[in-house]
Amino acid sequence: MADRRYTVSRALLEAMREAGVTYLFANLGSDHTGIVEAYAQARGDGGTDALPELVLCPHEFVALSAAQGYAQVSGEAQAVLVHVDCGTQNLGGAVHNVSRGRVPVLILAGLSPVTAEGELPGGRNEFIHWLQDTADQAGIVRGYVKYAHEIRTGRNARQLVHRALQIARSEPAGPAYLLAGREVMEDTAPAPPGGPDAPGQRQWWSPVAPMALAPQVADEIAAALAGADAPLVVTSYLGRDPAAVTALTELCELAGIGVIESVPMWMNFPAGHPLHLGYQWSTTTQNPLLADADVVLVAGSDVPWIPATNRPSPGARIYVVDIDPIKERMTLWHVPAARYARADLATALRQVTARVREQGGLDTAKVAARAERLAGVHRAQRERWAARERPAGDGTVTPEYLVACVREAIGPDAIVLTEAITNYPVVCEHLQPSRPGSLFGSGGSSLGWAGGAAVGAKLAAPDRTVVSLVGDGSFLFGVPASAQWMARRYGAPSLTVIFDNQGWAAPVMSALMVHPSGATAAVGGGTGFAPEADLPGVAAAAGGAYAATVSEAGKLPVALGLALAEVRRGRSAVISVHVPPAAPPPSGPHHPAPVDPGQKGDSW
Ligand SMILES: Cc1ncc(C[n+]2csc(CCOP(=O)(O)OP(=O)(O)O)c2C)c(N)n1
Ligand SMILES: [Mg+2]
Repeated sequence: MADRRYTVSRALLEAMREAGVTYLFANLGSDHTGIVEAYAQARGDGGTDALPELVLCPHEFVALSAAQGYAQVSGEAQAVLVHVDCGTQNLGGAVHNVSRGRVPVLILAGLSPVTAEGELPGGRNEFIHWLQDTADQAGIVRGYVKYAHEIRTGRNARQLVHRALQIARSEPAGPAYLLAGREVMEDTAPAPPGGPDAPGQRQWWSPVAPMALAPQVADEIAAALAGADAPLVVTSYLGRDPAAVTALTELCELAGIGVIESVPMWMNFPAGHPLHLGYQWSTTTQNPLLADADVVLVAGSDVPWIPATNRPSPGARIYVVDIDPIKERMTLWHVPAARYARADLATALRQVTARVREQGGLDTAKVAARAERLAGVHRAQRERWAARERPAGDGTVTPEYLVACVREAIGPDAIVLTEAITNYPVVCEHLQPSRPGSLFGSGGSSLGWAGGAAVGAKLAAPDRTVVSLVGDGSFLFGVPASAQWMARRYGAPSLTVIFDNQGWAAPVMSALMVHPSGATAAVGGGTGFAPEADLPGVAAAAGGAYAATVSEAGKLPVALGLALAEVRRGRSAVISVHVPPAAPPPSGPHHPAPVDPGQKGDSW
């Protein structure tokens, strides 16, 4: 007779579902016998609704990136299942991204069985169980997760799933990592109190409620902003909460405050708003708007400026308001602020706006004059950018023209994922995102996020078009064969546009910033990708994607239109667009002339 025990594996999956997890992004192994069995039983019984939907992920980096993309778009934490130490290691830099990006996710990993002589069901019976026995599996990710804990008994396994998700979701949000040995996952679990779908379970484990500013701090910031001559907001990730975008807009309009986005990985402030004063990245020059500010509110930022090259004046009064105001998880971090406050940004900004109104200290004529002056700065900036939105003289594509064409083709409602690296600034300046939740970056720096994140984003928002703008290097980092296969299998098509500069521009740029007239400047950085890989062809082969390569600017709008039509019909599309090369091709005896392998897909 079939074994119909109610196992800990089943209980773990039910607890995830109770906690609002829709998808389990999984890469399976011998540690997951109980999980495989639980899904099989549920399929046999027609009871899969009690479990998260199983999404097979051929690579763990893609699995975690997909869970990240889903959570960034929907705000809902998902779960990832990985195989012992091997799968945990393959999460790789995606753990860095969810950690730095403050994205909630539950990661569950099996542990090698802890018995070997047949003492318990699930004990060692395959050679790998000795090889996968490691001293400190959680140590692989401990530097990045908020919570790491081994489930040692099935008696409280459900509770630990809820606790891990509660910690992951509470701000500052991030990853939680649970481990369980195979014997525990195979053990019989106690029946859940009140049945698997016991109502009310979820509310007992809600994340910590949003935190407000202390009243005297709200007063102080409001008075400083109202009395300033040149107040400025700098933000990077305030748009994690769309309500904070609205709250910031209201405060800025009331008090005539300009906004600079520094290293934006979210849409933080409408790009078309006259108080939007542009973006800053790893700039080598001082931003005059930052230098002129007398009061600076840093509202949600890890890197509001690069102090060695670009900073506020020493006399500026700086306030840091953030859910993570002094970055306890970074070893070196300092902004010379008058006050640091931990608060939910939407709540804090509403408080400050209310206090500005109640204090009555605003000089409305001064505010209007300032707003008009800033609108002039905004306009001049946009005119400069618009002038760059044309092809190069020889008819090839410039990054600015590429983003302008994408903007026109996709419209304002698309979800754009950016991993454009040296073209990050170009994406922001020419995409001009104005809708909260319309632009996302990884929040970290481990490349390849967009491949999986696009799948997660589409699962979270099936009615919206998902578009990734990525470097050619970043495309390859994203394990495209896995990501594109998942997109087809799970009906999550998206458009990927590759800034194909045939190599890594960023490391060369970094070298030139430190060695402006060194050998790299003279002979190049050697990071070109010749012979060129057929990147769209990878997507076509693995996921049946529409593939095209574009070299002529004049053909770009048509190619984008065709690709988008394919995406709307349910098929992913990948377009590689040739932009000026990152590095000249290598030459010499170690680099024979490449043989052209030919390309799959359309060539324009
Ligand atoms: C996982 C990972 N490995 C290496 C790096 C270092 N790195 C930063 S940018 C970059 C090159 C990215 O190439 P591409 O996506 O083509 O963008 P480009 O520099 O050409 O604009 C590399 C290798 C990184 N950030 N993450
Ligand atoms: Mg590149």
